[in-house]
Amino acid sequence: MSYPPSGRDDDRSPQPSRRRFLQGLVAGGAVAGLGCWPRPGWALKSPGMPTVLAGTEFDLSISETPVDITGRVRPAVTVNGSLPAPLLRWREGTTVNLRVTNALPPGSIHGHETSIHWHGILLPANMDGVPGLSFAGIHRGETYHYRFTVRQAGTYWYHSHSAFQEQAGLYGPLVIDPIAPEPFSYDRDYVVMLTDWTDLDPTVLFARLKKMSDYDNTYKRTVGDFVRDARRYGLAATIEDRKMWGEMRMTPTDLSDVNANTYTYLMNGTTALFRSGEKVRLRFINGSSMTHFDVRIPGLKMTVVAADGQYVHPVTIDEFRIATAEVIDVIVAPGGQDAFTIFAQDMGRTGYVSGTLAVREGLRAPVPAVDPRPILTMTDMAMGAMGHGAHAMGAMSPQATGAMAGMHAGHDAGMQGMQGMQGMQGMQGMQGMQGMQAHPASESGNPLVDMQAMEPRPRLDKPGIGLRGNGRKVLTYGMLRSAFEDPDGRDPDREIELHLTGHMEKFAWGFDGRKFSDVEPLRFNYGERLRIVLVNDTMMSHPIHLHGMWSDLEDEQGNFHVRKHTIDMPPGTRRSYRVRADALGSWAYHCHLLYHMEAGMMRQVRVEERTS
Ligand SMILES: [Cu+2]
Repeated sequence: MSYPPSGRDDDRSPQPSRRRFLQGLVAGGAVAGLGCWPRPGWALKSPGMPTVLAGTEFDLSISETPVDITGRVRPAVTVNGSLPAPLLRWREGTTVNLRVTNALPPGSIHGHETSIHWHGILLPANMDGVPGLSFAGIHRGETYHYRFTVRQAGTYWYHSHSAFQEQAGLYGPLVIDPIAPEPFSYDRDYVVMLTDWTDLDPTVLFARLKKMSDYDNTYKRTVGDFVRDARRYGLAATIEDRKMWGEMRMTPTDLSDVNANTYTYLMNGTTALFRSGEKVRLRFINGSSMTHFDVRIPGLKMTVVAADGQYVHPVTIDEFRIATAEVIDVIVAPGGQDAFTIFAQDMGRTGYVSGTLAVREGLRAPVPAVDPRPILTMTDMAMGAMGHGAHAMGAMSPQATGAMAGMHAGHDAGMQGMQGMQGMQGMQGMQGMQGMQAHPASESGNPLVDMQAMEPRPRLDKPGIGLRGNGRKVLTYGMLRSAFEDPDGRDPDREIELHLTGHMEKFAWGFDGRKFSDVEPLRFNYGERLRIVLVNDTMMSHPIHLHGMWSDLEDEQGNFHVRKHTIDMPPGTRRSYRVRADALGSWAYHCHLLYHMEAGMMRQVRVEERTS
């Protein structure tokens, strides 16, 4: 079985030659059977099992390996020659030693320095693997010895934190076996890692985003759409709607910066096997650089049992959205048919990748069509209370184009409640207005901020854009409940509010309108419990990841919901979570969309002993 390319219509069947090549290279790219661990029911070895390294001693060599994913040979960044990197299997309570050697060739387009970050793992700061923050990076020819005690269990992953190496293949699954028995049972265990591949040199892709941020957004709305909308909503409203989108320089279907026009989506395999009557655990990891995936297995219910490695109260669903860097463990009980399709389409509906769950190799189930393209409405971006379509135009304040143009348009279109806004100097001083979001002064008149959310909500119970009303039960954050009480229990001592900001056209991203390079670290006091409030002032979803500490997501009333390492922030949301600052040192805090991080949506968090 091959490493399947994504389902653009034109490349549904991989060429045999490519297949063979990848098979040899990837040591089998199939859905990763965790077969080397002794478990009953694993007598059937999954075809194309990837490299599995288990134990406490690991030698990992990072180098460049030519791969052929699309028909062209490109240099990938690999670990021990493997793409994805080998599955590492640890055991909770053991001390692991990982000797990571930089064997990148001189002149590599992927740089001369490397690193591995263990995503979601609690460890000392100098083991976290972020060059410039927690250590100096691993230079060519050097070996860095990571050594730490494993204090948790579950499904995680690891990836490079240097340059764009993560985009070029340096990512791998991490499975940690628990000391205590798990609260659920299963007969088989597979890792399903979803990633996005491009033949482009990632630095070239980044430069292209800087120059033409909408390069991949080919689905501009058509004249036909306009006529249809005018018939449906009236001409005036439709013109207003288009005018507004024009002012915001973005088309309504623009959900992600990079999509299947550039990417080939990969699933680390094609076939996971089962016997009728068995329960199968699937550990989904989104190891992509820029892609939110919507995952389902037509004909099968999935029971979610863990999120970001941590147990949750089981919840049975038909479909889930998984943001970049997130992890979702599900258990399925396939039966009634011999084959099922594991289907993962991108959020913008530009492509998909699929695999098969079957009783024997070679079987296939039908692959569904990609869902219709969702249209992003203004409501999706900010104001639940303001209705939809043209009515919600005031939802975002078009900062950069000056003052309140959007407000006026919205007012003219019949936005009650916005009247008091006219003539105001900006968004500051809004705190008194009910439900209105205040914004940091640093956003005001900032050329790197092109809009602001006016009435963002947590939206924990809302399926994401493109998943509403599709007839399937879709997982939401609101359904995720940790299987344990708030592990800290204290009320937060203080609150830090941060706004996710950007300028689409400039492809500038940051917190509070500031880039990583321009700001001081965020300071946490060692031992404190604090609340982080995030407000998304952009039209993109940003999966925000704090290194070294958990992010305990809460609801609007401050009730603990679910412990995560990555919190996705769709447009128009305001979400809060608690952090226990129990890890001294410097930590990265960033959007996990690789090019957003590189463009500045990153902060350093410094946890320090209080000096006074
Ligand atoms: Cu982002």
